[in-house]
Amino acid sequence: PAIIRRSDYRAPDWLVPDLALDFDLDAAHTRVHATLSVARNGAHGRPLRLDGDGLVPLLVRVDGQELTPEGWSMEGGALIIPLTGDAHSVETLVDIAPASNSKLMGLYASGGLLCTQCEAEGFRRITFFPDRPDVLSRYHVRMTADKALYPVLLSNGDPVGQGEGADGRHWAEWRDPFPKPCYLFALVAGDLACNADSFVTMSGREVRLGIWVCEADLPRTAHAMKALKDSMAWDERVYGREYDLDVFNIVAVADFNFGAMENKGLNIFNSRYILADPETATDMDYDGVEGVVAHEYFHNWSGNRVTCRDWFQLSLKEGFTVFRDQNFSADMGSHAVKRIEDVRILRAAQFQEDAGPLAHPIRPESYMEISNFYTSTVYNKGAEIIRMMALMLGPERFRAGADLYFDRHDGQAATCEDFVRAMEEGGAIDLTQFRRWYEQAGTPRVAARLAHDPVTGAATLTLAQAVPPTPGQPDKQPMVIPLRTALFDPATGSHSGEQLLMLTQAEQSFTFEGFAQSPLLSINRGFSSPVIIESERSQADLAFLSAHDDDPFARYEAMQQLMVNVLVGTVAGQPVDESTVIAAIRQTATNPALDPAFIAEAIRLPAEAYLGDQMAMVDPDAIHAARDALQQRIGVELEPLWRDIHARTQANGFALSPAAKGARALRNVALTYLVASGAEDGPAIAFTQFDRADNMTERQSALATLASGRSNEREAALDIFYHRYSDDPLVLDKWFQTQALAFHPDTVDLVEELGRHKAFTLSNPNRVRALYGAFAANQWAFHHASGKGYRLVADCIMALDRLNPQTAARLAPPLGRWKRFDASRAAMMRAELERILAQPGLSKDVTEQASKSLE
Ligand code: HT7
Ligand code: ZN
Repeated sequence: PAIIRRSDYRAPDWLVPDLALDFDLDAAHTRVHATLSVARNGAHGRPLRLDGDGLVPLLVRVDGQELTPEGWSMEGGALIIPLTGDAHSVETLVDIAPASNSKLMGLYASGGLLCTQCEAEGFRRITFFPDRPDVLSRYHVRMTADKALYPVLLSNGDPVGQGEGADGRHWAEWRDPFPKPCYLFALVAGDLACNADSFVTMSGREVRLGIWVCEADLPRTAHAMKALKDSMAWDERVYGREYDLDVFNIVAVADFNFGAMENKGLNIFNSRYILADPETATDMDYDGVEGVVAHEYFHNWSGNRVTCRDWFQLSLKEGFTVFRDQNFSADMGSHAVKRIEDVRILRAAQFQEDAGPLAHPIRPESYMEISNFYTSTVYNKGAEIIRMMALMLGPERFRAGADLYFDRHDGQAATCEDFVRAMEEGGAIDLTQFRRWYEQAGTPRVAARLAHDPVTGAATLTLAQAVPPTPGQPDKQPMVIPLRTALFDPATGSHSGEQLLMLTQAEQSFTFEGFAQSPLLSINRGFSSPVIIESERSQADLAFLSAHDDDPFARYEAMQQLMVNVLVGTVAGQPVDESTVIAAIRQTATNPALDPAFIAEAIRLPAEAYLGDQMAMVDPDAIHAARDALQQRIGVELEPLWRDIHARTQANGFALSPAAKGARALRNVALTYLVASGAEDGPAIAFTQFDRADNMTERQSALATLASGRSNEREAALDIFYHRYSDDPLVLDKWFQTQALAFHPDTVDLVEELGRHKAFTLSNPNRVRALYGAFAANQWAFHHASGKGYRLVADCIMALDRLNPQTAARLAPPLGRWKRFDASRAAMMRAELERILAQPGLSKDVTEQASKSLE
């Protein structure tokens, strides 16, 4: 497949200021009649090129005259029309088949609905058009459809007309006054019910809000509606950004390749990020709904009003919007817990990406298939880069930079460089060296050494940074790394103020005066930079910080590092002292001043995959054994504490308050340790929680605890859960996922069986991710020494590629981590990648991921 390069960018030859689309909708055959007003962009003689993917032109007209077949030609899927003047009206007619669109890109059917997904390059599957984000058009959309099957017809912008047609058909027209790129086009047709509400904007305009779902799901939309209104108010308060249309609609669909899509005025969501009630959604699901609703809403400014010039600039909208949604969620709940969760996600997904064959900068230089670049690097690391700028500037100057960016580029297709320049000018800062974060891939490592002179009382902190080589980038330049740092004086147990240290050189020293004893280092507080800190802090120092650091993230980090040291030491066969960890857990778990939600995060053992990331060579079996043993030891040593926490966090009725959520989180951690202790009544206690819970958070957590054990209660609980929820696809996903994530020696065989279960289907991406996506994240099971896990995932990728290449390609990266495993596993992983690549007709999505993964 061809490689697209950032350096090849050229402004469009033709612009399309206006576009009229007329849809005659039907699941089997939809007719799309498009009328484009086209305008030559600059002095050139090149023809009009309209992208198309799988389209056949049934009619081509220029200025009202039908062209003969000699008047146009096809190149790949694109329609090429030579034009003589500088402005023309061009019409095309195509026939598409939504019901047989299994890729879920373009116009497709989901349940009884017809809906669209156009980002990144799906619009070319609907009609011929210059499918690139720097061509902005005003849209006028007319839809005609069978009224009984599709009583609701929605598109972008505001509704401007509707009426009845012949033969039980009806029509609706929508007009979007804001010029937009075609990736933001959307339509939905179906039998939908509406949760209708309204929001009065800061200038006093009333906006009609609608969340559209099937009738039965209406009671599960309240949380999403609240999140939408909170988001609208937050964007006004924090960024001064007001919503701009008279209506804002959201539609939930069951089959969706991603989380959601920010189409102008008509967001389309994966139903898992809209529907929530206590019986079916966990607290994490509720938070997911809130975060994704906010994310898509915030795109109205960071993405829609100011869009991307080309797809290499994706992080311009995604990194910034993730940063905005993270801050919104922090403001809605706990800043400390949100930061811990975000860093956990970054480390689990992005650090792994940065350390492997698919590593790329947040602004990539080239791609084969753009869908493969909707990555944790572009999204989550992109957000960290914005966060560092916000930290260096402070809130007022950052806001000034953001205001300048939005005002200067409103209505434009912008670049990452435009954003950085606005921050420089609005925030009065020089970001010349900082730009390297956009250019260099790889997670910087910062070695921190603290030396103390008892005579002068000076402490010298020496920091040395190194960015590891990544594909295509063997040599790296030093980054700008802002590190929030404090030195704790053991004499007082406190520090005399945090400092922001700016590490800009390969090696740099910072001196602090006034320490009679060697201080304790608290560094990268709040995770101020997305780097790996290597510091030789003793277990005693970490225990002190875990109990006394006033930065909650640093406190959490000290706890995690304590545990990592013990577990990595155990795997390496070194003598370890578990008692410090156990004492620190006791100290944290019994500290009444701490938020239970924070305690739950701090006392949980690091994930097996994270432990693997700390080692040059990952030994999945040894890691599992070490973690399991430590979990058991903690369970046994602190058994009364776990019983006490589990009993006292039992709620009297369900609430969604931060306090109630924190109590549930802590209760679930306590249950895990209690069961891990091997106490005879552990499985029975878990089963009772599973059985009596009035909410999914406690029920699923108890199920997960049982699924990782071998008790009789395991089968019973899985069976009950399945029968209770077999009609609810989102909850059934949890049944598949819980088993795929289980720490059970038979997980790999079970997943194979589940792949043949009657409720399993490759046509629903949520179901595929629940089973195979979760399984590939279960380090111990996926890396089963037999290689069965690799084969299972490869088989799934090959079968799915024929239906939905985008979702198939997202399953490939775990196979690409072969360099980190022993020779036997590495050979088996490579063999599966080669087997995938040998499959005839493989998509470019999977070809790109699998071929890069072998390098
Ligand atoms: N901007 C949206 C990206 C998206 C997407 C990308 C590829 C294929 C399908 C997709 N659906 C949505 C989502 C977002 O970041 O807000
Ligand atoms: Zn986004």
